[in-house]
Amino acid sequence: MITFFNALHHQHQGKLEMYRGQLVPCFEVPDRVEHVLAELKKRDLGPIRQPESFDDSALLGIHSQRYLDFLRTAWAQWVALDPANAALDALPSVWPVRTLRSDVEPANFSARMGLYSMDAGTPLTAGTWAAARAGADCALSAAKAVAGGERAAFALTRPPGHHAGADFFGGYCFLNNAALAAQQLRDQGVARVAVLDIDYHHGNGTQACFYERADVYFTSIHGDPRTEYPFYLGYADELGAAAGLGFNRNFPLPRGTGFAVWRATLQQALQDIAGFGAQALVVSLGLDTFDGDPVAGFHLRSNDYLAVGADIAAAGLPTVFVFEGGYAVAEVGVNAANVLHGFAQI
Ligand code: SP5
Ligand code: ZN
Repeated sequence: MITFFNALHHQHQGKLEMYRGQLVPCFEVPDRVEHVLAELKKRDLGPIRQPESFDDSALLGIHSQRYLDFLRTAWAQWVALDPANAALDALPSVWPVRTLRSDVEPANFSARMGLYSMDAGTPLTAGTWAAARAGADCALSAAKAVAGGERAAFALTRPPGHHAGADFFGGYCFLNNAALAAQQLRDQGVARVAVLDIDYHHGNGTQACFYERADVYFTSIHGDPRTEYPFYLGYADELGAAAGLGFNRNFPLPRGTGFAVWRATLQQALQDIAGFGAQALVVSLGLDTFDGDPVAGFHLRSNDYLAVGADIAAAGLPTVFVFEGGYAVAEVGVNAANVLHGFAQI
């Protein structure tokens, strides 16, 4: 398996996120991918390559022009408000909820932060755009390699992507790497693509990107949004709409779920993907289903991830893995590598 990696991920280094009325240190830290990289090298799981540089047209299949323009220029605008802002991260604090307008783009920077975001847990930093852009190149390169005949590829990226929508960031995500990979597979001529999201949190951004499409099937196993982030999407009755009706399936599971139930659910999701007739698979690979994760609530153990990889491999599809969440930093390398290792052994 080829891994695509770019060290620019370090440029995104948030300081604080809002949690229960306080600013707390960010969970989504650069060390996460460094642990994965070290473990991949230790196990000799295949070559680690730099991504190809794609131009912005590859992003426009998923994201809106005005959102990309905002992200690219946001840091400069933040610092232009006050040079002292250079020492701080930017966080949104006001949002256009129901009855307020989101068609107008305000001139005020704080108003635009809210227009283009879904939470105050996702700081925008000096290097956010550089890091997210390099991560998107990794996901696009992995998809292109798989479309070109590779059995599998891994996009080892951060910030993660699956909460980001066509025109908003949130949940530590800015560019939706998994959605970009799925769209790239389509653009390279793969007719039917499935996205399997196994991060602890529902992939609301990815679901929304493909909700009305029949060419990309989206399915997700995650903590029940009644109690778990992102709360406002990820319910079992979300089946797709218009041409996409029947091409979306969610498996919300209660906080506290262990591997036996989780794995049976994975088998169901993989069966659905086979029923759809997928020709390629994108896996949103979150490792925050781990027992020791500080922001999540399932109880998978490190060895379980070998079986997860083997089960996914048994689907027999060309597969793009895209790194998402996983905040037990010391264990995330072993857990991610176990999935890829379990996959490679089938
Ligand atoms: C990609 C991804 O996994 N995003 C997850 C975003 C979750 N954001 C909310 C996290 C809430 C933090 N909870 C702190 C618990 C302290 N014990
Ligand atoms: Zn997550």
